[in-house]
Order: sequence, then structure tokens, then C-alpha cells
Amino acid sequence: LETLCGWINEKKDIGGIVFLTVVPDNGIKPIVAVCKKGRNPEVWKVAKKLKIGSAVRIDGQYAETQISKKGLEFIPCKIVVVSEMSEEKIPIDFSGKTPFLLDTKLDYRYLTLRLPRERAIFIIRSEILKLAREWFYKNGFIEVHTPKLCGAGAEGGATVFELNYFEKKAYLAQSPQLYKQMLMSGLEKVFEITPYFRAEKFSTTRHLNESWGIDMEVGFIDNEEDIMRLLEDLIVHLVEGLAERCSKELKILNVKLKAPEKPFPRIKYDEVLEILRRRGVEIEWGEDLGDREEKILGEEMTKSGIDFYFITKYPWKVKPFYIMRENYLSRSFDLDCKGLELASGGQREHRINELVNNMLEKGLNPKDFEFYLEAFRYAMPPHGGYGLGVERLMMKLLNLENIREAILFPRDRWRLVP
Ligand code: AMO
Repeated sequence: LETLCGWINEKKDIGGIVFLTVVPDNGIKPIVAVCKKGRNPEVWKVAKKLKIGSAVRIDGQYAETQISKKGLEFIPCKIVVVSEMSEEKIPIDFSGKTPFLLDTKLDYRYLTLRLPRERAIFIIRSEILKLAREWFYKNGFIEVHTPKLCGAGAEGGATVFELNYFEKKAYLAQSPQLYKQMLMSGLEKVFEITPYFRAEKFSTTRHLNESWGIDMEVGFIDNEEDIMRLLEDLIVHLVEGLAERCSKELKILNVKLKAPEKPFPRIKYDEVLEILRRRGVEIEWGEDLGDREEKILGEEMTKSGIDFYFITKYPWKVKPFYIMRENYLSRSFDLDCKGLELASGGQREHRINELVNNMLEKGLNPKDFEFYLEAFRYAMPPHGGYGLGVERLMMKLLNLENIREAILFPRDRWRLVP
């Protein structure tokens, strides 16, 4: 005898038989409880009265012959309603006949999680983070947590959320950047899975105001190539792991994953400009690559069958102060996938004089970063790292059109609840 717990998603009553569709527990495979009057009048009577949406516990066993296309057939011997709705009707059509809007989905996220497709997305998200942790542990990293309430922003003043902190101003962490670097004066390999808070005003399909990053930092490196190698290795591990462990979920989402080949292509910024020029798009040297440029490059890469690629040797001008400079270029990189930036990283400036100069050149006041600079005065080794956006990665792996689909309760310009 098996016990299944879940909610009634669909109900079909054809008189002597009632069919109930339930997605039980943390599973994604629907079961169809077949309640026949002739077989079990008690169960049939309960089933007949059941409302779509009710939470139930069903005892019974799987049918010996499976005919239903909707799910696994199950013969109940007892149905207990553990919770009834206080609303008359559920605001989501679980039969899939009326598609729901993204806004409805986000307003009732918990309800849509009763659907296999939505549940699959978040099972996969959980597995991505588990696989990432496994990779980091296997490679000798330790997991750290840096403060989210900060005295200074790391990624530029315009996108920082400010709040009152007793008598002072505080900022929500835009990135663990400054802290993970400071840790390099005491640890060699760290990673953090962390929210980023960014007050980006625009509303796009690929930006959130609270997003999650997989961040890492490594000391005693030679150059940014060391970091790119570690990042591509993680990506392959994630894709292979998902393909292996989440085949059911991927199938529901209609996604076929194939691990990319290592090494991923490294395309220099100068080469990107050349590729764009061939497509009739001119940008001035030293300008950052925008959405349009990234998309065009992505299309060109797709033509060669490449999903993941690095963009390297960016002009220092467009990169943050902490990135190591090489004349007018920088030791930074972006990891893009099919026209979308998933991660950025690079080698950092570990020499304090150069670091202070970088700050001054970017118009920052080193006094505001004294707590950070102090860590560079006690033999800071050469180091580097990256930040990889979890939701962006999910978008590309699962072909999601909107980044909001990849996070349970998105925070954007217009959405602070639920
Ligand atoms: P960056 O600002 O490029 O780099 O952020 C790293 C990655 O995080 C994701 N991301 C976002 N995703 C959704 N919405 C947002 N508003 C958002 N902002 C960032 C992207 C992006 O590539 N400190 C550096 C990383 C480093 O050098 O280690 C940083 O934060 O996928």
C-alpha cells in the first residue's frame, strides 16, 4: 500500500467513475486516481464531492495495467481531505486549457508549483546549486558568506539600494566582490552562493533587482586564464550533472542538454568588433557591448554550433576599478551563452598602489574604501574570480523567455510582493 499526498489538479466525473489528477509530494509525474463506484463506493463518494484544489492524502496502489496518458493510474482505497480551500475557485486552470499570463503565474507562484512544468524548473534550480557546491568542494573550495548590509557599494553608485542603518547610511550588497577579495588575504579558494541587490531601474526580460550569483575567488593565480578554466569546468559539470540527474524534469521542459566542449572559445574584444562590423554594426573601440551587440555575436556563434564562449581582453575603460589593467586593456572576461552574458570575472589588481590609482581614475575616493584597501597591505597574493548569474544560466539552459521564470518570487521595478 502506498500513501500519496498532494492537491487535486483536475477532476473528471463520468458518473460511475471519477478520475482525479494529483501531482504528489515532490514528484513531477502526475498520477490519476481512478475511483470506481463498483470497486469502492466509499472512495467514489468522497471523490465525487472533492473540489479541484483540495489537499488530499490517498492510500492505495498503482494499477497493474497502465492505460492513461495523463499520468500513472492509481487505485485508491482511502481518500482523506487534509485541507479544503476557503476560496470557491482556484485562480489557475490546471488542465492547461487556458494558458496563464506571466503575471498570474508570479502572483500565484505557489499554486503553479502544483504543475509539473513549474515544479521541474525549481527542482532543476535546486540541482544546479547542489551540483555547483559539489564541484567547489571537490576542487578544494570552502563556502563563505559575506555581508549583505554594507558600508560601500562594489559595482557602481547608480544601482545601489540605500537604507537607514541607525545613524548611518547602509547599502545592500550588489555583489560579494570587495569581501571575497579581502578574503584572499587569508584563504586561497572561496565560493559563495548569494543574492545580488541592484537598483537597476529598467524593466527587461533579463534583469532582476534581486538576483542570485555563484561567486568564487582564488588566490595565487597566474592570470585570468586560470579562472576561465575553472569556470568552463564548472559549466560542463553542471550541464552533464543536470542531463544525468534531471532527465525527467528536462523532458517536461522539452529541453535536451549537451555538455559543451572544453575549452570554450575565447574571443577577444577586438575580434568581437570585427565580427560585428561584418554584420554591419559599428561600435567605437572602447565602448561596452550592449544587448544588441551581444545578441548579434550570439547569432554568429550559434552558426558555428557554439553555445558558450568567453569574451576576453576588454578595454579597461569599461571594466570596474578592481580589475587588473594591462595598458588600455584589462585582464577580465565575460562568459556569454547564446547572446546573453552569464558571468563576468577576471584577475584583480592586488598591488595597492595600482589599485588606488585605478580607483582615482574611475573617479572613486579611496578613503571610502579604506576597509577594503587595508586588506591589500599585508601581502595580498595575485587573485581572481567570477560571478555567475544563476537565473541567467537557467534562462539559457532551459530556454526560458523571461528571467522571472527562473526565480520563485522575483523582485523587479514593479514587483515587491508576493
Ligand atoms: P556582474 O555585474 O557582471 O559582475 O554580475 C555577474 C553576473 O551576475 C548576473 N547579474 C544579474 N542577473 C540578473 N539581474 C541582474 N540585475 C544582474 N546583475 C548581475 C549576470 C552577470 O554576468 N563582481 C563581479 C563578478 C566578478 O568579477 O567576480 C560582478 O558582479 O549573469
